[in-house]
Amino acid sequence: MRERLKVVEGDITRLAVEVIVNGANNSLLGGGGVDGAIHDAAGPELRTECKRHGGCATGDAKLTHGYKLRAKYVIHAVGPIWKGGGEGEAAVLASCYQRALEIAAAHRFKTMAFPSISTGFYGYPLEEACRIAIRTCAEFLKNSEWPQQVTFVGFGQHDYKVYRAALTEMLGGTRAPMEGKGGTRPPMSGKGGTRPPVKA
Ligand code: AR6
Repeated sequence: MRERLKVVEGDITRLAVEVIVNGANNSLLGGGGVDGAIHDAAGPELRTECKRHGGCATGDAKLTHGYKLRAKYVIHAVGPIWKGGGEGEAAVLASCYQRALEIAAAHRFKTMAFPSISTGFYGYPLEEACRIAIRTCAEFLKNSEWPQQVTFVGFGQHDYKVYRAALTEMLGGTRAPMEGKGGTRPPMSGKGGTRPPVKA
C-alpha cells in the first residue's frame, strides 16, 4: 500500500495523471490558488461544465473533464475554512478526500493527484491537514483497488518536505525510487485504457 502513495513537488496542472483534484469553493466557478491555476490551464470550457453542477457542498466533491489539462478529469473538492479547529474542520477535510477517492474509484481512475486542500486561502495548518490527507487515502486504498496510485503534490519545497516527512512517519519509507520533483516530468503513467463512461 505504501508504494501506492507518493509525494512530488510541483504544479498540479502539469501532472500527467488521469485525474487531478482541485481545491475549489462552493460556487465551483473558479477562484485563486490551485483553483485559479487549474481553470487557467484547462480553459473556459471547464467553467461551463462546472456551472452545470450548480455548486458543491463543503466536504463534498464533483467530477468534470480536464479539457486542456494533461489530466483527463478534475475532481473539484471543497475543503473547510479553518476556524481554529473546534468547528469540525478535521472531519470535513477528511470528507473531501474521501469523496474525491470514492469518485475516482467509481470511475476506476488509475492515477490521481491531490493538492493540499484548504491549506492556502482557507488557512488550515499544513501539518495537520497533510496527516488527514495521508490517513484518509491510506485507509481508503486498503479496501480499494482504485485508484492504483495517489500522488500528493507539495507546492514548493516546504510543503513537499512536510508531506514527505509525514508519509515516512505515518507509513514508513519506500524502496521505490518514485518520489521527487514531479511537475515537469514525463508522464508518470498512461492515461486511457477502457473506462466506463464518465458522468460528470
Ligand atoms: N499546484 C499545486 N498546488 C498548488 C498550486 C498548484 N498550481 N497552486 C496553489 N497550490 P489554495 P484552499 C497549493 O489557496 O486553501 C481558491 O480561491 C497552495 O500552496 O489554492 O483550499 C478557491 O476558489 C496550498 O498548499 O486552496 C477557494 O475559494 C494548496 O494548493 C479557496 O481558494 C491549497 O491552497 C480554497 O482555498
